[in-house]
Amino acid sequence: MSHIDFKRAATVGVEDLVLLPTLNEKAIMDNLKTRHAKDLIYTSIGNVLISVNPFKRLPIYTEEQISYYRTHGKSSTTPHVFALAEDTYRTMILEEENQCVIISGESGAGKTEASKQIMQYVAAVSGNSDEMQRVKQIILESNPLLESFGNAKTVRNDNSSRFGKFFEIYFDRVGGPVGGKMSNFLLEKSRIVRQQEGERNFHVFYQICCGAEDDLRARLRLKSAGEFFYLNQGKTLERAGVDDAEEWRETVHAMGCMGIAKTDQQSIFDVLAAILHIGEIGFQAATGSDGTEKCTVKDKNHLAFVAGLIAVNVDELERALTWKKLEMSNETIDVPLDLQQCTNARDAVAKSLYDKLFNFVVESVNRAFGTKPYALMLGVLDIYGFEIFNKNGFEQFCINYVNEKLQQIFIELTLKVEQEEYVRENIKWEEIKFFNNKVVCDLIEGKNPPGLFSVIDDVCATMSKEKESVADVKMLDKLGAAHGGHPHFRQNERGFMVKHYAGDVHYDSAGFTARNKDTINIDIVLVLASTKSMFLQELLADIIDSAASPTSSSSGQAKKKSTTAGFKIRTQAEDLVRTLKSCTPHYVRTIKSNDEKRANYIDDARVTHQIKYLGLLENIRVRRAGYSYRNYFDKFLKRFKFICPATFPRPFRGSDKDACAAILDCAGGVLQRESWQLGTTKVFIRQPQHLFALEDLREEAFGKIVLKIQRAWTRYR
Ligand code: AOV
Ligand code: MG
Repeated sequence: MSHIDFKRAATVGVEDLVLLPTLNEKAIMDNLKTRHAKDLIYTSIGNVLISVNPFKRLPIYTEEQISYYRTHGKSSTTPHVFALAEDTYRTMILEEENQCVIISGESGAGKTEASKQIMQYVAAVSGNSDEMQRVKQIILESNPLLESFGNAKTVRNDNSSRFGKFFEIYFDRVGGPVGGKMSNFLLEKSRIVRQQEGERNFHVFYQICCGAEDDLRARLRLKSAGEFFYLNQGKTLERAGVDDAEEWRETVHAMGCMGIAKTDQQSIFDVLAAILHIGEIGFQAATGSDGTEKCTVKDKNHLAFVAGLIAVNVDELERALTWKKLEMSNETIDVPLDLQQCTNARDAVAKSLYDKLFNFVVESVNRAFGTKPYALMLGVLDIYGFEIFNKNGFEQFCINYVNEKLQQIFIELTLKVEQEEYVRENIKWEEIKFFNNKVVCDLIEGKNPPGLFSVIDDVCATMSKEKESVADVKMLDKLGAAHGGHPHFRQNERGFMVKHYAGDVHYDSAGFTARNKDTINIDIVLVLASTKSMFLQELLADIIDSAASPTSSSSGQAKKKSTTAGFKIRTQAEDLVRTLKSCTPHYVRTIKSNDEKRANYIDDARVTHQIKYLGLLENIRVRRAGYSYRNYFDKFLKRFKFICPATFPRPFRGSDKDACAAILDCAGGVLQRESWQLGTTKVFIRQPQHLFALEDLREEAFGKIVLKIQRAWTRYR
């Protein structure tokens, strides 16, 4: 920030919130609102970009905009996601350092849109050889593919990411794209079998139902989406403004771009159809002659069709859905499942098939990138945002935990970077206190004392024979016993509440242990492992491996290599934090303007709430505490030299630093000595009004110069 346009600032707020004349949450809110009303959705706090969702297409992502930001760089332009992308890309090349963009904000605030704009920008401005074109196509085309398999309509967002992703683009030394890698985080697979009212399953299912051509439709016995149980529970089949049939063609095209062979594409379609038909399998209970209740599959047509699609024996499949092996002291007996257990077994098959399919899609992107040596990396983190629903389950717990971690990184790194700059520049500063959510992270992930995840894991480790509902109750009691006194935790009747940085969330404990265990009955595993389909054998390789290893069957469950879901997400979060900390971070903090997805409307209360929990006020304070303005000596000199006879019209004889000191001395009338400091490379100015005063002087001096030139010109003529 080296240039402030005051005329603009007077009408559409300040571009950098650091320059707000009065600092409080209301002032931040008013400033964002004023700008949003003029479609200026971007504002900054130093190098943090704030974006307020416009909920309408703005003409600000064009080719012209890209070339404008390409040539102007960040310092001389207004805040924009392209300016941030340019800065990130440029810094990577100039400083030969890996960069990452961390995009945060609650569900529906605009993270995924921002990540796409960054990808679009980087692809547009970087190298152009044939191979680089290919890499860029993967970067751009992987997105519709991943969104169709990993995004869904929720009540918060029509295109909500139900997985987290860290997308790395690899470059050569001069910034030509040479490859990439995509890492994904915990997919919300419960959505496959259940959706709340107003929500949909993953987009790809509606796409195939709407868009598949006749022969595929006939082969897979596809019906309209509304006729499949797995697709109609939310009573919502469409997304406003989206043509699912058209999107299907895009998805299939993108598969081609990732190099997924036609035969594999057909196999993917088979799995999608198999999942839909699994949802149609119903059960009926009958009491046998021995008095025990046994369930059978109601309509064998669907069962047989599913068995055909996944290439397993139909009777074995039915047996696995209705019976389970139970280990007794020295023998294994088969016990019949009750109706609920049969449904659970059925749903487990659908969920694990989809989970593996999703991994395959992600892997296909990575395969397309290949593995070539690279020099530099630019990563973009786009996760699922913090969310509160009427009913929050294990998935929300994980999602909100990851958001909690990101907030933690933000706090640590912004503070750290700021502090480091003051230290490096030898500048005195005062510390600003703000809410550090480390206490919530510790509550959730702590090892000693054991946090919520550890307690849940403990219960899971000992629940082999209990019914799931019993285990959930036991878990809740243990959580209460361990953390009842914690200021951010409260046990209640049906679950527990966590006071997150972004709000209080009530979690329903039902289903927690089962989802955390994330295992499927060995009976089902054995059936899946018997598939004759080569594609499925590859897809289900780790499940099949676990079935082959004798230790896995000891508890009647097939253990995955990666233990519990909670353990996995914690490990992933840890790895991610490590990676992010090794890069130069850039931040986009997205704000949701309102819950109704309405254009030209700011819900004051909702935005104020986000300003609060994102800690924007503290962010600005830290930035000002603090020096609100800082710039390199040469840039400062270039701008303000006019106000001092020692630096203009003749150049100053001496260092840039001394020149800056001379200018600041000249401004002594409006600038007290305490209001500025010289670091080792930069000028620091404490209060915005001091900078304003300097700008006034500059304008005055500049006016005089212009007048002088005009007079001289008139005389000359
Ligand atoms: P999210 O990624 O933050 O939510 P999205 O990026 O999907 O949110 O944005 C939600 C919707 O807001 C988009 O589908 C657009 O309609 C609109 N939107 C967001 N940013 C812009 C923009 N810059 N210009 C125009 N419209 C925009 V989630 O993935 O749910 O956490 O989990
Ligand atoms: Mg998203």
